[in-house]
Amino acid sequence: MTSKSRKNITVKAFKARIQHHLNFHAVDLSHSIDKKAILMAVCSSVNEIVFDKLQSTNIRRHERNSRSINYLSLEYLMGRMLSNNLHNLQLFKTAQAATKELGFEIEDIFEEGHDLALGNGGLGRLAACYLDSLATLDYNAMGYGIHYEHGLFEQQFYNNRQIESPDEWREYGNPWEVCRPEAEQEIPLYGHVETVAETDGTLRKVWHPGQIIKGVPWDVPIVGYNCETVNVLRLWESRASSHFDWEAFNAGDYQDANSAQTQAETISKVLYPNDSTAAGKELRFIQQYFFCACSIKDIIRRYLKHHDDWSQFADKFVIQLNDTHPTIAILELMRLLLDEYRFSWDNAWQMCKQVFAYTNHTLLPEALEKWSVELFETILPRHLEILYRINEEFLNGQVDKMWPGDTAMRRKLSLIEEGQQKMVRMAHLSVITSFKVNGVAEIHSELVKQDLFPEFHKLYPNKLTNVTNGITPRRWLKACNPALSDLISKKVKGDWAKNLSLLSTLTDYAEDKKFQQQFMQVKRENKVKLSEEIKKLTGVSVNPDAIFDVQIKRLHEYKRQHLNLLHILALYRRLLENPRLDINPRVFIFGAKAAPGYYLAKEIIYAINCVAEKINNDARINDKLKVVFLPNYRVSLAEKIIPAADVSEQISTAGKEASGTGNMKLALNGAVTIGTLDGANIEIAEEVGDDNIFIFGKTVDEIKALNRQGYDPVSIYNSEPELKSIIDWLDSDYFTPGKFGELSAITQSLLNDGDHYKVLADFVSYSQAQEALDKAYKDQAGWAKMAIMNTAMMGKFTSDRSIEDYANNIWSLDKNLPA
Ligand code: 26W
Repeated sequence: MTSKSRKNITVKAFKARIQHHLNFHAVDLSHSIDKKAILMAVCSSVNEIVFDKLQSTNIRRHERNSRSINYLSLEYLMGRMLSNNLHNLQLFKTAQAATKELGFEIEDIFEEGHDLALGNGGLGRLAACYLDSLATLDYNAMGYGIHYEHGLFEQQFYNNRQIESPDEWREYGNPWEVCRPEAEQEIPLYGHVETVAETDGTLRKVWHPGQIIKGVPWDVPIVGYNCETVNVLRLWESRASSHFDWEAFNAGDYQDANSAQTQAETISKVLYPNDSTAAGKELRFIQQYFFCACSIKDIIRRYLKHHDDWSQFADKFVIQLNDTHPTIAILELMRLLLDEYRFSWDNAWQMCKQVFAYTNHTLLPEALEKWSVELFETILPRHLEILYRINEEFLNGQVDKMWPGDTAMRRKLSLIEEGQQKMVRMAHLSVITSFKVNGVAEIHSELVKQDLFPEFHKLYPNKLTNVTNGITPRRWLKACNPALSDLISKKVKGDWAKNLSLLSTLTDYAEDKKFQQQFMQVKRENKVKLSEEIKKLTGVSVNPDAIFDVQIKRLHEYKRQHLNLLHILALYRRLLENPRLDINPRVFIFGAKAAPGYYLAKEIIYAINCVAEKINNDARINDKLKVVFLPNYRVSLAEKIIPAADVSEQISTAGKEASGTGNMKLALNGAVTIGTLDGANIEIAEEVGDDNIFIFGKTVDEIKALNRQGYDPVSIYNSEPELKSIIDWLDSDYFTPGKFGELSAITQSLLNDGDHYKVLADFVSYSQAQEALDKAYKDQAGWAKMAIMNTAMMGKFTSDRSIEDYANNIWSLDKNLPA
């Protein structure tokens, strides 16, 4: 089918397709059709077009033989696919009308879809936005990841506490994937290495693995927006290589017969739910190797299909490592080049140095991955040998040249950390191999250079660089906020979803009374919708005319949800002291999952829920304050919250949030940020201007100074009466009647454990910024102007710009627009 006929597909034709597919998805069409069946039928109808486009993209790619970018990531937080695919195919209105004729609202059908939650948070969602942009910009790109059987856990609250249950995203099958058995891979593990003498006297290493795992690829098509491209996200599932041990089975040993299979399938069973601490678990290490080995072998297979020698490999493939999680791919490529393809050491190493680039997403020391040498020795003995040689050449070469005889420096930069247990520093391996290393926002990249890797920056002055993160405006405005999108399209000429800088036209209307009114009317309608959702999810009624103040992100001490909580307590206390206090009614909305093993994060959730319960049921404060913690925060819930937000809470300790991307999504939808000078907040402030954002708190340098001087949170507690009374209040049984000290883990972390994230140091400044914000909201025209300016000035933060930065400054991709 040509693109022309595709664009012209009529409602009637689309409806006929849905009806055709319903034959497969519904048992009895003469009875009322279940929503799951219609969802599957619509997906199948869309897939006819998607897979057709995928074929032609592949043909085009083959003919052009263009350089490809291969994105290696342990996480992809895709969310739901149907709405986005319809928008990107320009089929939304057609599908809406067709399903309407069949008796369904398209939004209700979307609700039946399950999120693809194969990621934790920022890093995984960024990967998903980048896939969208790569396809939209028609880059030859392939995403590689793991086909987890269970994605990020589902969260419920029971007695105000988080409980987790497994995510069952494929319970009824996933329409957005297709198995590709022809590209299956075999992955070795364990065993030992033998040194073999060749006939010519040279020595060769042979790895005799103890186990072989099968990697089965599942392809998820990635549809570009308003273009011809469909790329692929390839996800690997682990299986036992010989499916069943019939010998054991026949001998009556059912358990043994099954155990190899069970063990192999465990590898891709579940996503690790930590997004900030490297736990050092053996299974996680095997997951990383399994998916890297499958992906590297697949890349080589794709290359050798079209080339007789290796001369063009580095011209045709670039591999981006999404954080250090896929670092082992470097050693796997080295191993294959050396042992399978018989490269010399120097040639193999040269090749590796040309193809890998690495993105750093965090400075948190506990998140920097290290794996024990012991684990390497057991699971990947050959890779360890290779690693040792890389280290030796690095230390005796570059390090010794720059710092001759400096043993302290050797120890510091070595790939191996000495100590009780020797550890392999994955970040060091990534940095020395990669031709570029980037941070994800200006300030973060500076801190990577100055604080995290200063010596590497000295060794390789041109290696460390910045690419500020971005978000796809297709999902995060066009699809999730149709009312605002329609309003924007009335004022902005051209396809703003493809060229987001066009939104700056809206600055012309920022003071236009009529436009302000329309803009705020859209916001109000979105707030009404979210209020209904809040009622459904929590039973709490909220007032759509209140300020909707939103903090949605993973729960972590550095993100400081508890700073927000302290301010809520301050407001509550002020209201109890003076019920007629002149403040705007406010609804504080939280969404956050805590890593199941992160004790304090779970205590913060519990505390917020307990405080919410008390406040929401306190008639004395006249509904001026409401607090809701929406359960099971995920992409599809974010899509409902973000269009309704007035205020965006971006309140991390300066220097801790690498970039943030929720900050961009909220501002794009007209929320005004209250935030610290951290991550991309700084660049958002530069774009929207100081008048259109509320900045507070200590800067990175001031936080560093505090640490140098010796930070003393107790003296702040003692000198700020309001803060003191709030903390004491939290420590009483006011929010947990009869249970004294129930919430004291938090107050203890702030007072006795040193308040690592400087909550108390920033409290007064935060509270003042909140007062200024409250005052600003009273001027409705002034607020509307601020909100419009935020939407108007988000052009920089489209992921299309980020991808062009990568393409031009790191990947050197050629632009291949369709003929
Ligand atoms: C090994 C455990 C682990 C797992 C995930 C450690 C660290 C991670 C990620 C790197 C954490 C993460 O998601 N980082 C976030 O990346 C986003 C995309 O660049 C940034 O916007 C966030 O600021 C950063 O916290």
